[in-house]
Amino acid sequence: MFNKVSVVGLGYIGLPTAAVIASRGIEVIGLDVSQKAVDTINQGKVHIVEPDLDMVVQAAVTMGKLRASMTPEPADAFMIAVPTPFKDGNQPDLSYIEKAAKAIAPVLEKGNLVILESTSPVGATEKLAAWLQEYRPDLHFPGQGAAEPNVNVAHCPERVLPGRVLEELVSNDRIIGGLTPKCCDRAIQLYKHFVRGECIPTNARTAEMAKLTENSFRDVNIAFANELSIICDELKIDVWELIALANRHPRVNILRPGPGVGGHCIAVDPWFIVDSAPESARIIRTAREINDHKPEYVIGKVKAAADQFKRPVIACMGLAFKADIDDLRESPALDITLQLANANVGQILAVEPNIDCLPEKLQNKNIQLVSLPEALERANVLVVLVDHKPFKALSSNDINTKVVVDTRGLFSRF
Ligand code: SAJ
Repeated sequence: MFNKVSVVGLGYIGLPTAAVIASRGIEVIGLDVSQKAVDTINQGKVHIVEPDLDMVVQAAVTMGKLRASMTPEPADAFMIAVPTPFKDGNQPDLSYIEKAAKAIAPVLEKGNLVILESTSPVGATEKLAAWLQEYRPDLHFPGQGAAEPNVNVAHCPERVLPGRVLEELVSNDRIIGGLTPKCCDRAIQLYKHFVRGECIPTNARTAEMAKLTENSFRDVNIAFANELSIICDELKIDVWELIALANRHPRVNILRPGPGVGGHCIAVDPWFIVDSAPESARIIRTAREINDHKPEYVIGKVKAAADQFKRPVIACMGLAFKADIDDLRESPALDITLQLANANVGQILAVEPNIDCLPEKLQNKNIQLVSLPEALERANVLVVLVDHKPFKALSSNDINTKVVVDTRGLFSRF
């Protein structure tokens, strides 16, 4: 029975997870280190942008099922959803997981279940069990000594797509990687409360690698598309037409080229595999390098376009890391805009319909945040960096007097 669940980390994954579990009638206590996040949630509001999340959080708080706090308290299960960024040299930084372990250890009890949801390098769940054992020598954790474990530990990686989190949280299949088969059984019991997809048991190491594999698969496929886009420029072929044609083959499914790969997942996770197996992870490393190089290539194209004008006015269309969100983390669009400004290529206009003011990084540069109509009025060079809905709605009449660098194929017929 799970009467009370504690969710550690109330960010893009933790908060929706906490709210959905609470909506199933289970008491949820959400833990976070940010007083502001805790206060916002306790008022029934949200501090992140995700469709419908505000409604679900408000309902759960109003029903008294969801509460946020900075102080850990006992619960039946603990779900850790904290960031796992990388440090210099592309090595995974597990310090947030270690801090979470330290925070919950004093309130753990026999029979508890501890789940790691954060995307993690292979071996992280074993490390989590070892940290917990260190902080609570009176309890028995799996893989730590000969005694029968009395706390269960599992890795159940999150797999939701930003922008569709609430839907995918419930409908996606879940990989349940227990440190022992009993850990798997307990974790499946918990997830069955709110997951409609299948809960598939495996061991923790395989679960860790499965999550990294999913994101690396996408990264490699996008790198293939990005490489094709550069080859096609050289050979004077429309890459969008090329990919559309190749994808007509029943066993070919090439993703779309872009200005580079952004976000905190696909641009980060493949490095965890490279770090674990540096000699063997060759295609995964190369894909990362190709995708990371793409912004530089785009900047070269924009400079060439700007050279055609005495007074170049460049509209960078989109700053987010992908369409129709406000998330600017690891965004190649933002990086390209910043580098164009730093290189004094011309007057830079940024068009980002999903934000109200420029991020700090872009302030005090030669960059103005403007509306789409103003950009179309003033710019002589358009750089399409994100395929936001309002940009997709433009017609060829809107752009035919401009020089266009289109990284998303918005104005391609294919
Ligand atoms: N991108 C392209 N071309 C494409 C598809 C995407 O250039 O054809 C770019 C996007 O513009 C963006 C980046 O890739 O900059 C990543 O976007 P995304 O939509 O592919 O993925 P994320 O980072 O929003 O979410 C991914 C998802 N993983 C997979 O689809 C395998 C999601 O399910 C994971 O839960 C999430 O990472 C995560 O948290 O790990």
